[in-house]
Amino acid sequence: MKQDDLSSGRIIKAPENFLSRDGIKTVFAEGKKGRRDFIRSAFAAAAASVAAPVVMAQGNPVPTEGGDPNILNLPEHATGLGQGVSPEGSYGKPSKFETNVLRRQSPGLTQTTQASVSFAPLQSLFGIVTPSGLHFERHHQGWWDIDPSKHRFMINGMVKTPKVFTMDEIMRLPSVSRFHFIECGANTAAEWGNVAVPTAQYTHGMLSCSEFTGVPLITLLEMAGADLKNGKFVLAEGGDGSSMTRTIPMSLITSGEVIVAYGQNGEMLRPENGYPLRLVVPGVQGVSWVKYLRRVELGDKPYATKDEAVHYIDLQPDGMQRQYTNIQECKSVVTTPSGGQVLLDKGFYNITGLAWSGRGKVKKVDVSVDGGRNWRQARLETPILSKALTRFNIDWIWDGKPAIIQSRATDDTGYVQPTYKLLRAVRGTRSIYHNNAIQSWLVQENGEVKNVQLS
Ligand SMILES: Nc1nc2c(c(=O)[nH]1)N[C@H]1C(S)=C(S)[C@@H](COP(=O)(O)O)O[C@H]1N2
Ligand SMILES: [Mo]
Repeated sequence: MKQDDLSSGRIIKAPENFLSRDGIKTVFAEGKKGRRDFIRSAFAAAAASVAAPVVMAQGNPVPTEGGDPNILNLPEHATGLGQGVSPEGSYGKPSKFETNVLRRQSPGLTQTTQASVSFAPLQSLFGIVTPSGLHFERHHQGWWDIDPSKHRFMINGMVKTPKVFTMDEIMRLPSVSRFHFIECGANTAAEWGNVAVPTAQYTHGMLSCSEFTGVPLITLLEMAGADLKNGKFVLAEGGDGSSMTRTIPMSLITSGEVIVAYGQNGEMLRPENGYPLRLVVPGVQGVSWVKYLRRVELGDKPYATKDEAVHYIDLQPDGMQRQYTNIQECKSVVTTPSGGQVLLDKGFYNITGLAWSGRGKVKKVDVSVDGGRNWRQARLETPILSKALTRFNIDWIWDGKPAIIQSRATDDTGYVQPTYKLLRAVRGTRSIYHNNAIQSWLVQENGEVKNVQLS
């Protein structure tokens, strides 16, 4: 399993400058500086180190004596002429003050010839949609920007008429648009071995959620005259050099859920995410969401391809391997406060995070601030969609003492996200994939938040 997701991952310590605390403290000490300068230096400091954004406490440095110059002195933007519309033919970008919100490569992953995983900055995102430019990436053999006019999608196997579709032919068919999460089966993998990668980005960032648009695979299969009585499985094949092939059970396809997608968040898929065509397999681990999709074959038994017979299997305590572990079970994570962030003062905080289930909707999320002794039910924000990320929030007043923050999700099948203790009792510690255990963040007295595991 040489270069598989995190499996060969040698975890090293995060860079020393991971917390930009020094920089931020200095900035805060200089209370006379204007707020604008503060923001600028704080963000410069944050951008210079690879810091997660800082959680700002109440009572930040607004001068109390002499009035706030940011109110008293009219800023340029209130008096001058702003910029005209963006240049003709431009594509918008985030504010220059947001340049620390980026995909990151793990400090602990051994890279082969080229990086093969990038993580989404969950700790910096709001709501449930991952901006396309921050969607996580997992490439087994690099990514391509494929010319859509030359891309072909083929259907063969147990069908009356094997078919070849061009992109134009697919895009004139009736389409659907749906929000779904995609999570790599190896998300949170390092934690199996109790290796504390520092931030939510690295623990849970092989996770993203988008609105996908495309044609239900069942429509295309029917156009090819698929034998729906005897056809039980579909083989999906990607067009990159990794020969990515996965078996998808027909039950997921006949329900209309599996989409041959070209759209992501209102525009065409990004090249990194499979442009011009990818399979969307809601609730199923990322590897089955075949990118650069070029062929599906209908068959009557699983195909036992390399990426399901040898890779993406779960080593059990008794030495047996679990295969075809398709569904991503119910899971959640608090994204603020989370590892690498710093609480600057005691007082009120909004604890926020994400919950999801590969089996349906999230029913509830409980949050603990004392390592799982007591739980309170968080607010689920709308929309609450099936097999999509769900945002939760809950109020918290930090008393300045050490606190262990956890979230525990329950889905609408009644399944409850397990503790590490429960999960390890069944699955041992040698697994790589499908770690959906409850995550713990330790808030230390000095405000620094750390990744910890409770035994
Ligand atoms: N053709 C192809 N499809 C692929 C892969 C790949 O390397 N090639 N990687 C798979 C894996 S392991 C994951 S987790 C997801 C990642 O999708 P993303 O890069 O859009 O986040 O794509 C899957 N589909
Ligand atoms: Mo993956």
